[in-house]
Amino acid sequence: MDKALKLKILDLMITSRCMEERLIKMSKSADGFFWLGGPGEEAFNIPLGLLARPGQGLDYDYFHFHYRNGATMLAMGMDPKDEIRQMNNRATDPFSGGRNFCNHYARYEWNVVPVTSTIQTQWLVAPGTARAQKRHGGDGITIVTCGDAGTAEGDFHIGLNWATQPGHESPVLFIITNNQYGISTPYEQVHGTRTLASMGAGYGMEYGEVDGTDVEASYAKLQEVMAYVRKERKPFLLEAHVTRLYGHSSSSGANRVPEGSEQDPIETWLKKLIKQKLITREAYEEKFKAEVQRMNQLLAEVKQEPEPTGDSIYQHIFKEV
Ligand SMILES: Cc1ncc(C[n+]2csc(CCOP(=O)(O)OP(=O)(O)O)c2C)c(N)n1
Repeated sequence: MDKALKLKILDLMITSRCMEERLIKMSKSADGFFWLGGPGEEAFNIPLGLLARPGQGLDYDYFHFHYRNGATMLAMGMDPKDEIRQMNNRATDPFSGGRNFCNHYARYEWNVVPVTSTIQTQWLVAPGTARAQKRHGGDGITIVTCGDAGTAEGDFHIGLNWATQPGHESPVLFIITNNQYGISTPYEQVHGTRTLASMGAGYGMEYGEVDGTDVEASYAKLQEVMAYVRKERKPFLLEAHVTRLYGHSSSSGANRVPEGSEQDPIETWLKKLIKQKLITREAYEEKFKAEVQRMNQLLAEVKQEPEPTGDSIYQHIFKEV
């Protein structure tokens, strides 16, 4: 990774964290109803967004995200103002017209399929876009994400089965971001297997793990497995080990976990870049402060925008033809 890329990733991490912390504050100050998002997953989710190929149609990648992929969306080019619009339920929210929870992205021009609030259903849909991509030709792939607890759902297995049927193996990159918890249930109480990735063996597919708190490891692993899925037109199951810095959601308080109890990937990356003399802590803190102010400004602007009206209630449910 060259210097420019390393610093670009740090900048995206700062934007992502400041955006999420703005959304959390909104959930506590009645500027939004409910928060859940991805602080702790930035070191993995940003490389994912940078390496993906968003665009419209079968020549590009398809994305079936869960609700912790805000950093991925930012790396793909999302304006953080749009996420604030969704949190603030404004008609200008491009994902749902102000009707859905935050971090429930949907973007037709980028093949970002609407995020569902029911967990794991995205794994059923993903093999469908991958099959269409395989029939179409080219090297577009389908990327689908979920958490560790979601793998206890039947939909997890149905998705893996569809993507590995003999003669119909499909180009899906299945990603589990394992933060060690469901809402409150710890991993050890739910799963008998040490690694979730190894479940890929039962479906005859390639699989692997990565430290999702390590930017360079994540970037390299994603490069490798994306190249495999693009070329071989077969699925891959990747488990990324990540952290959860604000608990499950605003329903569980959305408070920062005690200092040092979980690794903060931004701090880890910053220390590395300071050691390489690419940035100073003072410069980082300046950038962070400026980004906090930018988010506050974005919210002030968003609050002037119109709210959805009753007659838009049925919009964005079915595609108009
Ligand atoms: C089908 C379904 N069952 C239960 C829920 C309630 N629920 C929301 S998030 C969640 C935990 C998901 O944990 P995990 O898959 O590990 O993802 P994480 O939130 O930790 O990233 C549950 C059980 C739901 N939304 N949908």
